Amino acid sequence: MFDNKEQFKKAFLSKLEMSVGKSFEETSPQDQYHVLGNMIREYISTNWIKTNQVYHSTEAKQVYYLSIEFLLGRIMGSNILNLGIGDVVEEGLRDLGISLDDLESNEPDSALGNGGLGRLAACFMDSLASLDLPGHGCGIRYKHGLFEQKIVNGVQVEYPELWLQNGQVWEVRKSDLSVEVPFWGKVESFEDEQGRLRFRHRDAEPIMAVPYDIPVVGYQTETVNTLRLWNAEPANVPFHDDIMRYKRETEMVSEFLYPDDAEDSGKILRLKQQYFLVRASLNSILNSFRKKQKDIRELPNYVSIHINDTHPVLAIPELMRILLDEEMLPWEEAWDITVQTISYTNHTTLSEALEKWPVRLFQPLLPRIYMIVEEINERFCKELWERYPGQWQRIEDMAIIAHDQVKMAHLALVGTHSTNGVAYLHTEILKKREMNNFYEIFPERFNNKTNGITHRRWLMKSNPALTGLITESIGDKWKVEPPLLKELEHYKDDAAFLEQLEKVKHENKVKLAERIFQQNQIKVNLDSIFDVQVKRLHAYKRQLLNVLHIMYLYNRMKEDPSFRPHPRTFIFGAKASPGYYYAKKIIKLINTVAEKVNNDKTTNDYLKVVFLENYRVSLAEEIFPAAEVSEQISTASKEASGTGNMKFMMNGALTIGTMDGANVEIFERVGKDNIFIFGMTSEEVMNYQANGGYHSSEYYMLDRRIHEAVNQLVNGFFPNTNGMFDVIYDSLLIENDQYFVLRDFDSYVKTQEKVSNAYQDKKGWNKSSVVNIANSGFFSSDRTITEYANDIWHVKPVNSPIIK
Ligand code: 26M
Repeated sequence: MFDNKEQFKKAFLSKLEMSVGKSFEETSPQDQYHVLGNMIREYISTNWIKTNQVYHSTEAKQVYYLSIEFLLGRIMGSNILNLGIGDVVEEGLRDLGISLDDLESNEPDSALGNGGLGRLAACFMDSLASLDLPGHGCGIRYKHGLFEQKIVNGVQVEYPELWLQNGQVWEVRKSDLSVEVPFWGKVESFEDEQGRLRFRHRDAEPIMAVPYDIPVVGYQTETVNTLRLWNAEPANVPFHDDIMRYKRETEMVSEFLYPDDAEDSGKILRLKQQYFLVRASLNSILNSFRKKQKDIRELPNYVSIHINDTHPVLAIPELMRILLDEEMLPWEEAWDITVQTISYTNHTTLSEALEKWPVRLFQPLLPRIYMIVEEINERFCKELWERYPGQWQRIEDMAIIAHDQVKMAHLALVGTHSTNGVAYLHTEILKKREMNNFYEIFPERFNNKTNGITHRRWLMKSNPALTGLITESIGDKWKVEPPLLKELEHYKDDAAFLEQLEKVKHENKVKLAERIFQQNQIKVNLDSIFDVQVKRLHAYKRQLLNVLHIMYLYNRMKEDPSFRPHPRTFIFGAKASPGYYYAKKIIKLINTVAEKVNNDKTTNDYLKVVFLENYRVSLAEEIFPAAEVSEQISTASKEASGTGNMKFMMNGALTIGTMDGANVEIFERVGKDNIFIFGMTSEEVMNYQANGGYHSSEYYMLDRRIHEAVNQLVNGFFPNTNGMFDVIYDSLLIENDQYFVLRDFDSYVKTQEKVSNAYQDKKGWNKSSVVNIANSGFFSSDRTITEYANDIWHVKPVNSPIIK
């Protein structure tokens, strides 16, 4: 079907006519997308079946990655790339007058995630398959992914996302593998024939979990792994007093992805989602295991279960329930198996983001699971008491249940054999500070796994021009061994290469400029520096620092006509949680500043501000290749890792950033001359109290650049914004600027001046760009996944010969 162009065209045309019943000329791009998608899925299915057969029969250990989020983006382009059928498809379609790029753009993003955590899970799936590792994803098939964002009068407006509306090409429903998940009801104890104390869950309300499988195609290999997403449907209940209510409440469970918010609403529903994912996934994992192995005590040698943050942490009491109630193992043995089987990744140190569930919600919803959590807690507290007699405070701080709350991170730390952070600095902070209590007891459990990104999507797929240039220079082995990108460093003084690199970046800038014009009707200067901050909107990520710097540049240009920096285009993309009031105000502020500076003829040759609405994976793929400056300006110690920083680097942008998260490791790899570091260190941030405290008002009073910009938030400088930015003003001055925006302002301005100066030497800039690309191989998620596989999961590749 995909062996040569003519064969492909013939198959495509005949399928098109057969499946939509129109002549080729009458078919829509949507029709064409669906037909091509179905052809590719059919093509994949042989290897998918084969891979599954191998996994069913092999003794090799399997890993299951449980995640409440998988932020896949579009699937078709990635499959075409990994299958190596790009040329045939592209040329075949071209003969028919169809552009593959246009056709791919008919696919809605699979946006079953908020940001970094969900996108990491998606990159991991790609790496697992590409490395021939037996890795399975387990998630929820939300009917609505992350909301669509529209900007109306500068304000974020949310619309429901509808990725399933036109039918999903990539998923396969497997009704026969459905699993019942019980909620509510009560637990009864009884004595069995052998006189053992047993438990049974009575009067529960069941929900049916129906799996939808998505194939995950590895790069140039026969391995096709599976991402299994569970859909919530009414179970076959014999009678229900209010069947409509039951149906509605059931379907709610896989209706919406929860936006990362601090709001209280929907707590029960979210806990239901978590148990739904865990119960269905563990049931299906254990079913596969039992088909191969009769002795349950062998579980840790056959199965590894990974929990992505604490959202699936109920896997711990759920596995205990299976081992105790179904397998009838004694507690100690069940506990050993559980701890040996499960591992956990922590993604944040922000205490407000650590999950806690009120007992009054938890206990009635999951009565048997709660009993088990209680016993885990009691046994753990007893051990603590033996180790730290009399230290009540310490024990209270470390307990899994305290103050009528279940602390999910504590459960994860106690119930798994491995806890990892997502960048070196983050792991150190966990060990030395946030989780130091637990580190003292379980030092061998803590380890670091610096995040990574799939270079296939984020370089080979999204930046074909750069991919071509790299391959012309160093060959194509780097595609399967990204550290070989290092060889590019030989070209950093090669004038011809640097010129080519500049040309590639320019072409990518042209494309992004077209997108900007199309979406925002803003004409940007192609010789301006494309300076980009794209990520979720959060106070700690400090989009505000970026904005205050823009306001300062504008003010200074207005005041001093001789001050004209190198032209810059500041590009933003960010979604704010619907309930996060402050974040929404920052979006409004960015758009307000954009309106002002873009329309000022005296300055707008030098300064443009662009807010691209609805930032998502597919838009990101257009942005990174065109970026020149990467803004990674979080308050040091607050960003666990970041992964956008790696995508920019891999596409040749230079970072301006704090010594936070993985920026630290980027700095170590490119060296101080090829990155722009500023601001407080994490140590300074964490010790600021000991170092005399911080008084933001002093910075406001003493620095007139700050004074002016901060006043402009509230003094009518922006027309018709009366009172609108008071919360931002207050966060800086009344709440003492928790994220040290004003404290880092001067350092940021000076470093931005260095950026401007460096850009004047275009050759030197390009040279730094090469050094960034050349050292980005370490940040391939293939390296990350290899480390997880070797150090935590102990899984090995299941070999399959390369297709071609
Ligand atoms: C919490 C409560 C209710 C609803 C949702 C949430 C929630 C969902 C997602 C909280 C946090 C969530 O994600 C956190 C996250 O994305 N963390 C990021 O993980 C990346 C991958 O490791 C890191 O690179 C980022 O630094 C980190 O912020």
